[in-house]
Amino acid sequence: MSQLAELNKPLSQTAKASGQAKQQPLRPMMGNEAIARGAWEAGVKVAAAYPGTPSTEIMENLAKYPAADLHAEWSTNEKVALDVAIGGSFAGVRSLTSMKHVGLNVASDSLMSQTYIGVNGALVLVVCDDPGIHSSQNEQDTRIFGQLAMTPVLEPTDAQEALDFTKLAFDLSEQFDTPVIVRSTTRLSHTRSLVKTGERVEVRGKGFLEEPKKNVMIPGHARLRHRALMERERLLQEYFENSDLIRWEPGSDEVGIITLSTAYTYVKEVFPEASVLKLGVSYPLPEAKIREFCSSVKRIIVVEELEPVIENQLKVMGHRVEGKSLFPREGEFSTEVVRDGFEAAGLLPPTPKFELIDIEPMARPPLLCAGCPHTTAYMALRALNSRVSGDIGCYTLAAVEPLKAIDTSVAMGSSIANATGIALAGTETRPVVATIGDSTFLHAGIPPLINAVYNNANITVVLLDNHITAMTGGQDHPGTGRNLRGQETHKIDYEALIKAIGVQWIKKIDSYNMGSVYQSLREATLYKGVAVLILDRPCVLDPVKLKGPAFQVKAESCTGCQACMNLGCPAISWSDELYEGHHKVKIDEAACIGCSLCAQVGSTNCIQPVDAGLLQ
Ligand SMILES: Cc1ncc(C[n+]2csc(CCOP(=O)(O)OP(=O)(O)O)c2C)c(N)n1
Repeated sequence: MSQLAELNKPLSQTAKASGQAKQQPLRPMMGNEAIARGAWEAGVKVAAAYPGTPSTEIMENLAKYPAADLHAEWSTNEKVALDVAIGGSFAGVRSLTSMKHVGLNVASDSLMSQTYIGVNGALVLVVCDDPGIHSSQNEQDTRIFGQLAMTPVLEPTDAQEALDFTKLAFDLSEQFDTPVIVRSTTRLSHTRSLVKTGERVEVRGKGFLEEPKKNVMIPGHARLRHRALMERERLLQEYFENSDLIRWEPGSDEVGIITLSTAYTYVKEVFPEASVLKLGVSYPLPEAKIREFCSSVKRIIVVEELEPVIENQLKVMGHRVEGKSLFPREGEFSTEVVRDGFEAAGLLPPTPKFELIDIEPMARPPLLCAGCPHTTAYMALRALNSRVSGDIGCYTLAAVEPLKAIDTSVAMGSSIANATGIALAGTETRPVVATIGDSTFLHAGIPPLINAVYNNANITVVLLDNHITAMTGGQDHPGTGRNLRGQETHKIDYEALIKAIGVQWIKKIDSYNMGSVYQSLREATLYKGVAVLILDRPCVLDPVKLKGPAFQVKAESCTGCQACMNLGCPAISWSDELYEGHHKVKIDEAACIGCSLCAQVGSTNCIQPVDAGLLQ
């Protein structure tokens, strides 16, 4: 039995609780699925998250386990999710929250205090970084947060480790009285590999721990806890010295590679003969083990994605190491990137570089879906020559051609306060508008709306209500009236909420009525004060959508004016065939969902419904 499995056993009483664990067959699992499985096996009771790529599937998979085993929820944002998990920990049960890297920015205020408090029931945060920025607004490295919060950071490499490390994180959390971060990356979260699963351990809830000096962070208590934190760091460090999380794979003494996470697999592929110290933890580091490893090799190279977190710690320890002089500090690693680094270090012969064929594929801009209800707002805002603070969601795509109607986009919930600042600065001559999706509004849009009213800003807020969190795959939220398990629950009444905030100008209309969207926005932007226009229409990918009759172009009436093309609808393109010597517009009937927007914006009656009636 591995040391890791051994370590898990006495703490979670695996054998005692489940008898002799049944041997499960190996199963291919995505990293996120394995993390969920590890949490379930560890006996998690409270799990809360806000969706965000690449972390979303963790909570979606946890919700597949019986409700009798655990409470799993979509929370309104990551701070709320962490606070719910903290509540579970206070109540003495094993708790988890998961989020994407930027989610930890939102949750960090609670983490920075909770790390002082520690835990009663285990508290595990799974944070998924996005090197290469596949689907995020930045590329930050969560390991630095771990150091700041003095919270241990475990770093699995594959799905099996994702399961094992997550399970272990619950034990370590309780053993060392600390929240524990399990850090994943897109590559791990979304890659499948074979996993051996185990049984669930039912861990009995401990009940609330009456210990105000630990649970209530006032200055007098916090000073004592800060001291305890440093002692905890020392104990964790001692523990990691002899943990299976640190694996020494002996090889040539010419060079020793210190690596972790998915970078480990690239190192093994391109440089199998090297001595490797694989770290399953990036904070706190087992300094003695590292010292021993470093003294066994002539040259030390750290291979880590993103920031030089390990490299800098090694330098502080006084080691002569190379790292970011060979490998990039931004972007995602691959075998090629890692091989290039070793070639630059003179450790691998240069590989023949192939001449790249100079054929650029045609640029295809990212587009909103055919019939996306967000389209009309941006068509109208452009026509009104507005200064638009955008937010984060599918609608951020309106920043690029052809809609090109968003001027700023910072972070979730920023649009309204950004617009407030722009308006209050007094330099803007155009109407100042914030656009924000329904999920984002509930996540972080309400305090800035209260602020805008409170400070008397002259702005228009467009609430793009498509009844779903579309960007991350269509999750429910408090505005949909359904929870994570699909059960009916209270549905937010946006108009009542916004009225209670003190907004005097509120209007709700159908996003698909182009004329009404334009007229209403014009009215809203002329209003002095905060005006909120709710644009209401379900996302076209919403499972309950109605697909109307598709539209078609009558070639004989098409003047080639391109008004319909300004929608950026992917169902609309130029026809290949010539009609009376000219290319005309055509509509892909299979992609068209019958929203009628192209017919509404057309300058002639050239676009009409297909006579066949309802599609499919
Ligand atoms: C702090 C943070 N958490 C999560 C995300 C991931 N994310 C990006 S947009 C978005 C919500 C989008 O939903 P909504 O505002 O309703 O717009 P839609 O995509 O439906 O148009 C989420 C969860 C993020 N970028 N930042």
